[in-house]
Amino acid sequence: MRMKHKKMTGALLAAIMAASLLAGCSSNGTNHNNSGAEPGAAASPSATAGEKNEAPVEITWGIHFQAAGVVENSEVQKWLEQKFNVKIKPVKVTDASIASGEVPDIFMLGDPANVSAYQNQGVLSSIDPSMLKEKMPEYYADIEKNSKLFQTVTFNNELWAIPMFIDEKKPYDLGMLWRKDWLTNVGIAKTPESLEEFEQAVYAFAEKDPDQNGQKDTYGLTGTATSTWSSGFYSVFGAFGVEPTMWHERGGEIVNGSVLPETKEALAKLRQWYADGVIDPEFITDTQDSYRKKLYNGRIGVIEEQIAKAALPESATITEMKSLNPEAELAFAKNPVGPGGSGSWNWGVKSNFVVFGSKVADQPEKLEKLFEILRAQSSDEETINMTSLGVKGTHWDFAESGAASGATKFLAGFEKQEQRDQQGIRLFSLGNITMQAYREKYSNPALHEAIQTYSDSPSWTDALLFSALPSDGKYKADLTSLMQKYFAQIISGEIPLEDFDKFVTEWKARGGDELTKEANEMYQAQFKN
Ligand SMILES: [Ca+2]
Repeated sequence: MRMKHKKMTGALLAAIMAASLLAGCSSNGTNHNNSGAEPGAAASPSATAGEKNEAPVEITWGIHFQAAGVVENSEVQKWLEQKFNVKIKPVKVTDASIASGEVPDIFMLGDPANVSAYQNQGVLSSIDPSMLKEKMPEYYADIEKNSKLFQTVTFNNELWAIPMFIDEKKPYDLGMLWRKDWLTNVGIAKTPESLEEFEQAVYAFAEKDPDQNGQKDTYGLTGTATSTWSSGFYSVFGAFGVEPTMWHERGGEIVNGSVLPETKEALAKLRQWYADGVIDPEFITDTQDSYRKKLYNGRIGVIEEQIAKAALPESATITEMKSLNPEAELAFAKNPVGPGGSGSWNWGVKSNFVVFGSKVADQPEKLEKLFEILRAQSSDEETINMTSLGVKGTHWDFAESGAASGATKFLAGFEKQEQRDQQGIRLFSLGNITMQAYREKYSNPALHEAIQTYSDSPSWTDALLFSALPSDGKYKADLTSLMQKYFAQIISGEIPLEDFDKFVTEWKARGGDELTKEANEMYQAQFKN
């Protein structure tokens, strides 16, 4: 692994060096030859030609973690380099790259636990909150309204990340996306609302030939049993009022959703479904990407999907289905209501986190530049649009023709994420660092209405907003995989349902009790109102 990684790094480095050599030819920052007569310079958005010609600040930038790979010298990268007089080296951040000492100056992490783990490894710079306030006043005013997010990434009384936030309009909340035509084919007229109706529908999908090809080749649903953070089947657990790994508040006490009696009830249900052939056996290895594909391919009849991806005719999953399987009809619906209410995995106001590499602390000029770019990514419409949407009229436009606000759409040739990544769109975007006013301007009223209709928020989220506990680094990953192993075996019938009690005992002994104690202490100190 390490060998391979080193090799790849070598190739990458060579590519980057070649690229920067090329870039050097037309850079206005090289010391010699700065007569200012380069033909390319005319396109510069804000070339500081008249001022003292400073060398560009070099920034190693960890690209968006969902992007598959680095694209060198993309259009967006060149735009940022010109606008901010920087030289960017885009890199893909992985645990392995960090462990080998390649720490970018700026990158994004998804979870306070990741921030905590990297802080423990000493690879991050702490952030002075007063500097954040001074350098990004517009954003600070917004994030202050969700100030508890600061506590989720404050360790040893220091702030280690800039939290981003989801506002009350929550496009990422999950609902159910059904094969409407399959429901019709099996004689179900109403999109399921209760857990009983949900159950009837998924059984019919497995047993009543919903695709009418005369073969038993479909399942009701699949799961994501080994996702990085929990157990999958979020809406089913949610119908019992729990979410595995999440901290829940019950009568002033903080308890963990992996080990509650209702969790066992949900497992009993899932186990029955599996035994009856309703759950796809691949639920252990399936991911959100793969279950979407299974929906497209007519192997399963319902998935959990984000409201923004499925509630509107132009939503991504709907248009993808239309292009792959034009005959299929889809219907979006709320999570099923069971004995514990309804709900799903919900991230609350928590979004991702921006972090600085440890070396930035000793480079005030670089820190200054990073804040300048961050401020623009938060409050400068031109910069936000360039990094997240690309060029208006080329890559994107407003959905309504001639509109100057509201929903946006990507134009032909850039509808797919892979196509946009090639232009650098998203690679340097930080997403939810944009200030509230920008979000308002670009919000889609139809989507907002859909969120009101389908979201269970604010039913529950993590009672500690996914804060990292002091001993998370020691226990959390182990306890999550312990849970996943037991739950997969219980659902698939490899071990009896009663082994859930064995799991609870083991979970407590292997650090769960200690984490529960810390969770309660943190709740009392920081989250209880
Ligand atoms: Ca069939």
